[in-house]
Order: sequence, then C-alpha cells, then structure tokens
Amino acid sequence: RDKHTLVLVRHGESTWNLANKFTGWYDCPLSEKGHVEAAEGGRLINDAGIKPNIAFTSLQKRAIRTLWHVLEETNRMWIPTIKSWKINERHYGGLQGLDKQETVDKYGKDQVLTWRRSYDIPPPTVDKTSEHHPSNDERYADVADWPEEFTESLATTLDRVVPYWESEIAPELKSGKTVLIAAHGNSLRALVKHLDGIDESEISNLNIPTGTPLVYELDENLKPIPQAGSFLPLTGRYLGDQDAIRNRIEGVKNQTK
Ligand code: DG2
Repeated sequence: RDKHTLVLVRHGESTWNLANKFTGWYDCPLSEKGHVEAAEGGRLINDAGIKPNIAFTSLQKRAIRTLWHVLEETNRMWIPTIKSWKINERHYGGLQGLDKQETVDKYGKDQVLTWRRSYDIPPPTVDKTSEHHPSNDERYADVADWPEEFTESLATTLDRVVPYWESEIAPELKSGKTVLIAAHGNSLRALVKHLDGIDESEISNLNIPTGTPLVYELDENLKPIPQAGSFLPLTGRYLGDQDAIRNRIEGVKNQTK
C-alpha cells in the first residue's frame, strides 16, 4: 500500500474539562457528556468505513475510556491496544487542579495564555512533595528518573511524543496497518505539529476539540496528503458536523477568556 490512514481522537469531555480545571496528568474520568461525545466519535469512524488494526492510548482513563467507546462502536474491541505515558497529556506542573478562570483572575489572561499555549515556556513546576509529582503515582514511579522539579512545555512534550511516534507508531503504519490514537489536547497538538510541520508561532493558535476524530491520509513517507475541507494548518480532516466542530474549537480557546 502506498497510502496510510491514521485516526487521532482527543478524549471526550472530562470531569475536569467540565469544571474548567487544569488537568495534565491528573486522572479524572469522562463526564457524562464526554461518554456521549466519545461514542459519537466512534460512530463517525465506523460510518466513514475506517477499520483500525491497532490502537494506542495514554495511561489516563479519559483517553482509555474514549478508546473503549470507539472500539465498541466500530465493533473492533479485539484489536491490539497499547498504552504508554509517552502520549499522556502534557503535565501541567503547579497549575494542575487550579481553576482556569480563577488563574486568569490572579495572574492575568496573557500569562495564562503563555502557560497554556506558548511553545517552550513551561508552567510552574511541582516538586516531590506534591501529589501531582509523577514519582508519587505508582504507574509512573518506575518508568523514568523524574527530576525533582517537574513540569512540561509543549516543546518537552514533543521530546517524548515524537520519539514514541517514530519508534512505535510509524512502523505499524508503514507495515500497512490503520492506526487509531486516543490521546489529549496537548499530546495531540505535539503530534500534529510534527506531522504537519507547523511552526512554533502557528501552533499556539491551534486548539483540538474533544471527542472529534481527525483523519489523516499519509503517503509512503508518512507525509500527510492534504485533504479538502481541513482546518488549516491541520491537513487531517475532522469527521462530523463542521460548524459544530468549529464551535467546539472556540470553546477550548475560550476556557481562559
Ligand atoms: C487539558 C488541556 O488536557 O487543557 O490538561 O487541562 O486534553 O487531557 O483535557 P486534556 C488539561 P488546555 O491546555 O487546553 O488548557
């Protein structure tokens, strides 16, 4: 085959998206609406006739649950699914658990936008006394030598997402498999920045909506083949009602007005 199909989906709305809190590696579940969005995303993939052969997700239940919904709706619960922290959400450091709007009231809109969307300016760190430090969570305790002070920018998120893409995901596509990835707003921003070659200033304006499948067609070198009706600079195509998707994207942006 000389054409490869990749489907990306950000998890459905989580309870902390609904509460408008910075989430990062906090392991909150889907909200009721998030379950509905994820199942709907699965039906769209099914209706598009896309048949994933292998799936990747993070170690976080909002993404895992979303993947389960998609696999159920596509009747493909049998395919191999691989979980890795490498496609976890970007760790939000000292912002995890804070209300996004209260953080704007305290630090100002520009500072918060910098923390949310700048390429390489990280949010404040957490240290090992924090419940949010990865060394205090058994699923991460042994996977890496975590620095005393931890946080992630989009740039350092790319430093783990892109090598994982290259070593684990790209080979599956190259072998002819259709790949499904259920992940997060910022880990997917990191991936599409890499795939579409989006520059550092442009990526800050890019927001990914919840529960909305984003379908890429890739050539033999895994370069995206531009598709009509895509939301540039993304060259993948969102499945579903395009106006509703535009509204969802605005909703993500407006979490810190
Ligand atoms: C959100 C993204 O991650 O938030 O960590 O709060 O995709 O897992 O819900 P997700 C979080 P923003 O960077 O859009 O504020």
